[in-house]
Amino acid sequence: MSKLKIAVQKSGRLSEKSLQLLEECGIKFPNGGGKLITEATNFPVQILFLRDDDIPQYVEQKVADIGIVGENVLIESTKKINIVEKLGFSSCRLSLAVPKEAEYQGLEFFKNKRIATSYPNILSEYFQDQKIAVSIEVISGSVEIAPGIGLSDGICDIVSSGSTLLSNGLKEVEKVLDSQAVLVASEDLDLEKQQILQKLLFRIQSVRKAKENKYILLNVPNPKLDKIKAILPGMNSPTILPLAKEGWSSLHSVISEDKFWDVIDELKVAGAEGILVVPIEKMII
Ligand code: PRT
Ligand code: ZN
Repeated sequence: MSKLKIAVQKSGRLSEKSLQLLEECGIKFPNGGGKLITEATNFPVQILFLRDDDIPQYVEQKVADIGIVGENVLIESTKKINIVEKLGFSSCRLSLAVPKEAEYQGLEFFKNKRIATSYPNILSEYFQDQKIAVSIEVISGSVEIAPGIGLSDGICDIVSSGSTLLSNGLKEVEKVLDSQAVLVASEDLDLEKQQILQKLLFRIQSVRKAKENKYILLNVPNPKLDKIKAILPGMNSPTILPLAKEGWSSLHSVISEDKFWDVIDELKVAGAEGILVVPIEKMII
């Protein structure tokens, strides 16, 4: 039986969360221990540990069948592979930044200026679309120091909290791209590998849905049941069980993490008591 080869980052910002996702999908594998390849013991996959920049190429060349990589790296690589699922972790943005004392009034600021970046493909396309001529200085690391040492007038780099820009005397002025970790796949997987991928995808989606939702239990006086049911945007109709306490029921439902705090306030006002909110491990719908 063939095995699906998954490329993950060997060490860096994506590594831990990529492996954690596979573990949450119930896939067990021996601790990498510096190895370049390992095999799951209970699911037909092999895991290849690579530098993130190499993952799109390896997947395009079918050395790996699928991979986990940042959208920023994928788009910059211009490789012909498909995004099969956005994974919702390692979110960041690719942004333009300039020295904080610069008078920035719009993109025209960059006209004929030098911009240091490790993302020349994304950046040149961005400015071509804007019809603004710029000079792109390609550097592979520590981009944020380029303006300070006179190498460029601005930079285009990954921003997450913004503290790196701040501590280098820069300010973020435009967002070029939003990014997060994505699952990518080679364009033509054979049938057997497609089936393994579908199984994996189903597990990933169940894990992610569970994380986005909470299970909620609350005690409600019976006359207020209808009002409270209306507040709960559950998966389908909530479960209602009688409590030993006369005239009261226990109501169980699922709510999304986003709506959580708003709904809790509304429920309290409507008369719910003893509210319990618990995490869901897997959610199959
Ligand atoms: O060795 P390898 O080539 O595999 O790894 P790498 O060093 O090239 O990449 P790595 O591990 O740093 O990042 C992997 C991926 O994580 C990136 O491609 C992004 O998709 C994602 N990611 C998420 C980030 C960040 N957040 C991030 N903050 N990648 C880099 N940064 C850097 C950024 O370059 C800048 O230096 O962090 C700094 C900015 O962070 P803040 O929080 O100060 O704004
Ligand atoms: Zn890299």
